[in-house]
Amino acid sequence: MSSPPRPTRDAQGLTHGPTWLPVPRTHAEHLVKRGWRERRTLSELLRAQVRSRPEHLALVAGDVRLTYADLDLHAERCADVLRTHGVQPGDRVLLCVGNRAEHVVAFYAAVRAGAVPVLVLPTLGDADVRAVAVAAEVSAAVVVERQGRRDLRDLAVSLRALPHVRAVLRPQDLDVRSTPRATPPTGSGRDDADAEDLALLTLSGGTTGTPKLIPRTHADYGYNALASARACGVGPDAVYLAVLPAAHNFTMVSPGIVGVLSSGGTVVLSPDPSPTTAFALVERERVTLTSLVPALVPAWLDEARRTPADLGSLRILQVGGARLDDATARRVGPELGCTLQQVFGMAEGLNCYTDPAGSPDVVCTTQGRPVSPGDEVLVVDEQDRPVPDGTPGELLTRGPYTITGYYGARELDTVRFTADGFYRTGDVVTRSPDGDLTVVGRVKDQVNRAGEKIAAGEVEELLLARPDVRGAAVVGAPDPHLGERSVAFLVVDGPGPTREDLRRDLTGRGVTAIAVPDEVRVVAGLPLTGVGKVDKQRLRAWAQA
Ligand code: AMP
Ligand code: DBH
Repeated sequence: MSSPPRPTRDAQGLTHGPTWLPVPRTHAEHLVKRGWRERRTLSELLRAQVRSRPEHLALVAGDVRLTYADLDLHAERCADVLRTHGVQPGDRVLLCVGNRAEHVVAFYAAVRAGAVPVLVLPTLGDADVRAVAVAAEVSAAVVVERQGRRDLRDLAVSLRALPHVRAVLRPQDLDVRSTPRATPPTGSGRDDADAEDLALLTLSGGTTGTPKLIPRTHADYGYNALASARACGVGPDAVYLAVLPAAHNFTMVSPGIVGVLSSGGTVVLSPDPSPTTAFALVERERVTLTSLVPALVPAWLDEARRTPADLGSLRILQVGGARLDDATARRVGPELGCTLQQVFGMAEGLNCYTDPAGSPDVVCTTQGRPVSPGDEVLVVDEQDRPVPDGTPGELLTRGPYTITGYYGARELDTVRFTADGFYRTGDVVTRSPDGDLTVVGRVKDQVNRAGEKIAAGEVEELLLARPDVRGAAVVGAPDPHLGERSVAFLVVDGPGPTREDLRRDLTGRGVTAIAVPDEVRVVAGLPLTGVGKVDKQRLRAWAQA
C-alpha cells in the first residue's frame, strides 16, 4: 500500500485534505458481492423497519416510549433542528448525551442530515472532550447538562467558544417528549448520505492517553451491526437492555442499539448499570438480551440471588470489553438462568462472539470467533511471524468492517497498522485449532521484574480463581533493586490473602515463583474507565504512591 496523502492545517488550525481513508471502490464492490458490506445507510436500515412495523416499540428510556414511527418522526424533526443550526452534510456533530432517548434520536438525526456523529461518553473528562471536538472539528454538539454528580455546563460553554462550533444544544432542545403526529406515511424520507460515506466517529482507548478517533462508514458499521445481530439471534422479538454507556461501541453495534433497531427489535436504555435498576427493567420490559463488562458481573450475580424480579425473559447475557475470568464465566449460566455470550470487540472493528449454542467449556474459557467469514486474524510474534495454535502472540486483524487508519492521524497509523492494512490490536491472544480466540493480555501489560517479563493478565487469572478474590489487577511499580516490582490490587471477601498465602497457593499450583506478586494491596474497588474497564493508568499511579 502506498503511503496515503497527509492532511494539512491552515492558520486557524483547520484541516484540509483527507482525514480518513475510504475503502478503494473496487474492493468495496468485491465486499458487497460477498455480502460483507451493507449497501444502505444506517438511517435506511432503520427506515426499512419503520415501514415494516411502524407501531412496534422501538425505544424505551425513562418515561419516553417511542414506536418505530415515533422514532422516525423524531429523528426527522431533529435532523431539521440540526440543519437549522447550520449543520451540513459531512459536518461532525459531537454527541455527549448518556443513556437517554436523545442519544438515539440525535444519532439517527445527524446521520439523516448527512452529518457524522462523534460519540462521546459523558464520563470523559472535559479536556478530553474538548480535544475530541477540536480533532474532529465538530460544527455542533449535543451535550447533557448533568450526568450523575457531574456538571457538564462549563464544558458546553467552552465548546461553544471553539471557532468551528456553530451550536451547542441540550438534549431537551430536541424535545423527544412531545409526540409529533405528522402525516403518514413514515419511513419515506431521504438521507443526505450514501452508504460509502463516513457515518460516525467513535472513540477508542481511554485507558491509555487521549482517545483516538475511529472513522466508520455506513457500509461497514451497518454490516457489523447486522452480522452481529445474526450471531446473537436478534430479530423483531428481541428486547435489548443497554446497561453500559450507550455511546460505547459495544452498546452501539455488537449488536447493540444499531443492530437491534436495524432488525426490528426494541431497545431499552438503563439510566445506570446497577443490577437493581436493570432487573426491574428486565422484568417490566421482558428484556431478552443485555451486555456487561466483567467488572459488573459479580454484583449482578449477587443481586440475582436476592432479587424479587422475574428474570425469566433474559436469554443471553453478553460480557465483553475486558477479560472475563473463567471462574466467574462458569457462574453466569447456573446463577442467572441464561446463556453467557463472551464478546471480544474493539471500536476499530473486529467483533468476536462465542456461539450461544456452543459447549460451556468453550463459552466459558474463550472470547469467541470473528463474526464475519471475511475477518482475517493473524497471531504473531515480535517479528510479525505467525505463531502456532495455542501459542500466545499479538492479534493482527483485517477485514470488511475493520478500519485501516484512524481519523486524521497518519503518524499513528504507521505504528498501529501494518503495511498491508492489518490493525495491530495490542492484544495478546491464543487461537485454538477450531479458531476460538482467548485473550491472555495486552502487549505492553507486563511487569518487567529484573528482566523477567511477567504477563499481568495471566497472574490476574490465577488470583481470580481464588474464592476470596473478587477483583484483581496487577501492575508494575518502579523498584530500586528489581527495576519493576509487581503490585497486585485485590478486591476481597473477608480478610483476603497475604503475600505469603499467595506464594503458597500459586507455587502449589505449579506457578513459577517470580509470578507471585511482590506486594499485595487490598482495595475497596478497582478504578474503572467510563465504560467499566480496569483503569491501569490510575493503578500504576496508585502503585507508585
Ligand atoms: P477499544 O480499542 O477502546 O475499543 O477497546 C478494545 C479493546 O478492549 C480490545 O482491543 C481488548 O484489549 C479489550 N477487549 C474487548 N473485549 C474483550 C474481551 N472480551 N476480553 C478481553 N479483552 C477485551
Ligand atoms: O471493548 C470494546 O471496545 C468492545 C467490546 C465488545 C467493542 O468495541 C465491541 C464489543 O464492539
